[in-house]
Amino acid sequence: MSPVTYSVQKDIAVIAIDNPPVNALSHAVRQGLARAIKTFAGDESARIAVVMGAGRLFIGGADISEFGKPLKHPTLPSVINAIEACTKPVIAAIHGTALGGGLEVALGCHYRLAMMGTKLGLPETTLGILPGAGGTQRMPRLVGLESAAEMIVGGKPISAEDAQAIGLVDGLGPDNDVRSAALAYAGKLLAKGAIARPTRAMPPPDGDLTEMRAKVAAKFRGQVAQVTALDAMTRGMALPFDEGLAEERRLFQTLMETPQRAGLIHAFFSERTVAKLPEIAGVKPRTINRIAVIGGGTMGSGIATAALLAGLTVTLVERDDAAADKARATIAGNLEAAVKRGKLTTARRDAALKTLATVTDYAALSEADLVVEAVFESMDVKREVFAKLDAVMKPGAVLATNTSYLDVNEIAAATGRPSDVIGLHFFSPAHIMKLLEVVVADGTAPDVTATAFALAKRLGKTPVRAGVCDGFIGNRILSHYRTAADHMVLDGASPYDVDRALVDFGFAMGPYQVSDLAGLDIGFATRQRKAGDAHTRDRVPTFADALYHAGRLGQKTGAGYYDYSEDRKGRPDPAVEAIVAEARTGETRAFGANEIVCRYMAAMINEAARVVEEGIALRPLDVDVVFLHGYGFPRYRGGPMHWADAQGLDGILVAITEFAKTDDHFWQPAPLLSRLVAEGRRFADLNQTRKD
Ligand code: 3H9
Repeated sequence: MSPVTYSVQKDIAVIAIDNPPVNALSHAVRQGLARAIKTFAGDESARIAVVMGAGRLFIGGADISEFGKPLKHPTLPSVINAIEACTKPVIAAIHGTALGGGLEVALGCHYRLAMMGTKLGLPETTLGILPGAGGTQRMPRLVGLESAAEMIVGGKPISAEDAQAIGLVDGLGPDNDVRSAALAYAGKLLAKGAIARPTRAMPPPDGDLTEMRAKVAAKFRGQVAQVTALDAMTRGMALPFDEGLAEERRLFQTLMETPQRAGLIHAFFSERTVAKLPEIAGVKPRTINRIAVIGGGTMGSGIATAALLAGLTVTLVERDDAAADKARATIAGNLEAAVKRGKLTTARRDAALKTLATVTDYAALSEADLVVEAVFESMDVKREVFAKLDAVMKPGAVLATNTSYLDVNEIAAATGRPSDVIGLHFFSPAHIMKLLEVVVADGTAPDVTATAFALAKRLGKTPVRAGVCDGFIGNRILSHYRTAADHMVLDGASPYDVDRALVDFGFAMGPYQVSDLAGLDIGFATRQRKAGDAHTRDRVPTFADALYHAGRLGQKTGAGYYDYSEDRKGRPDPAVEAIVAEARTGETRAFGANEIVCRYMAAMINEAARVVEEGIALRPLDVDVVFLHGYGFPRYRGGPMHWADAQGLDGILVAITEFAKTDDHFWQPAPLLSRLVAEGRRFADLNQTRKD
């Protein structure tokens, strides 16, 4: 049966798309729409048509899962042209969401009615493409060049009200019954004698995007889709409509072929796949309404803020009244900042603060459904806290630790209920960063894991399952590639060259900028903790210790690797180069940007392969999502494992083998990497199954 139905009710044809979950414009939908429009054109009983979506939204866009496969006719642009060419009026009745090709369908209709609460957007550039079904040509005609460019380059959806304000939609309807609203609107248009009103007949708007293009090129450094979309608009406005459409199509197809498109679509699907865990399929999560947080430092306050923003009741425990008051002030500040960013109304902020209790007594936790411990990173301290929690928490409550590297099994063993214990590793600032590593310990019950994933969804986080090891997925891999960077500095690269090469590659920050942001005391403490374990054969970055001892702890002390005396951007400092030079003991040499990136990425991928092989990460795609959301990895490169596949694993293995000639301790090829190369397979092959 076609996912598109055609029916007529009192002169009004209703064309409804029913293709769950998001009414994506699959081949069958395009066929159904083309057929329905043809039927409408020849149907004398219908004088006007309404296109609408069944279920919870209008249309979520082109069917992304068809990208990269052979194109099947009819194409979306041709379907939209056919809608626009109808001589009788066609209305788009939009509810829920209209994105990408979905909004382009609406742009091809003659009238647009949006229900209140609807989100409308052209997010194609966030997938590495451009609106390729007339969006770059019709949107500027409807809303002007500037508003269209903002929507297309930013990719963020706008509200129905804003859409009406810029002329994108003609009317607003109630949010509860799209069908009735659409029929009523169609009736009114018929009564007024409304006629077909093709967007293509509107004159192209005046304006010039040259200045904006320069800004966009700088802002989206390294990315091609945003500027190409602007080019499609600029060129189209100077051409007859059909030629503009053809140019848009040509540029769209060029973008479809880019590795950036492949990377961004990999990111899109991976983000949705991480929450699909065989071990919790069909497992019912426990009910969570009341959350407790132990510790009100930056992390604890951030976690409490995230929970309050999600509408949960929060009790935060601190050592004494002064610390509890400080935590409350931090949380209030976080919520205030959310109000300023437009994420929260003042009424919701006030309501959230009313559901927050800051206390000093563990007895207050007896009613909590889940507790997250966020105290000092020391096994002794954590075990003491968990023993106390075991004594006060009600049966069935989930006991979570926010440790970023400690052994969750050992923490769980401090309680008499290890099956209720799990790691919830938030990233700082916890109310903003999307990543949540869910660390499943040996004894964690499946419904506790399911609860953690359900909670993550409620908090708007992207949860990734991790196994227990030092640093879990992200910090374990970080520690390895960070060592590769330190080795390059010991061998002659300046920290500034390393940062520059990696920022040019697309990372949000280089490793030494990250150190300055996090604080050099963190790295120092990690080195102290690890002194004596197997890694001690790695050369020690004594320059980092020297900076620490010199009180250069990073941004917070005004100086670290960079000098922050003028601003937070920081400047290279000759004093640091002298400290680094002092720490070098062997011969030095120059490192070019390519070699820096190659060594850094090879170290990252090699350790990531071990993490996958050991089952710490379920699949390579889980590693990708961790790096995209927690470590500033450039999204358009898809994540380290996707990038490695695109480069070719054989080349990476050859590089590692070459590096091993001068350091065979650090550069041991991961067995999984060697095996995949020998078998001619890729990491992506492991995303489907774990039968390797
Ligand atoms: C485009 O339109 C190009 C055109 O300009 C030109 C063409 C010529 N296709 O996100 P959810 C799946 S580009 C296929 O969890 P939500 C998704 O993978 C497109 N599948 O739901 C998931 O599958 P599963 C422009 C899609 O309620 C399931 O649907 N459009 C698509 O949180 C539920 O997704 C976009 O970029 C799709 N287009 O959010 C919009 N969309 O259950 C992309 C979703 O197996 N989509 N799926 O894991 C979204 O932003 C959100 O899905 C949406 C719903 C807001 C619609």
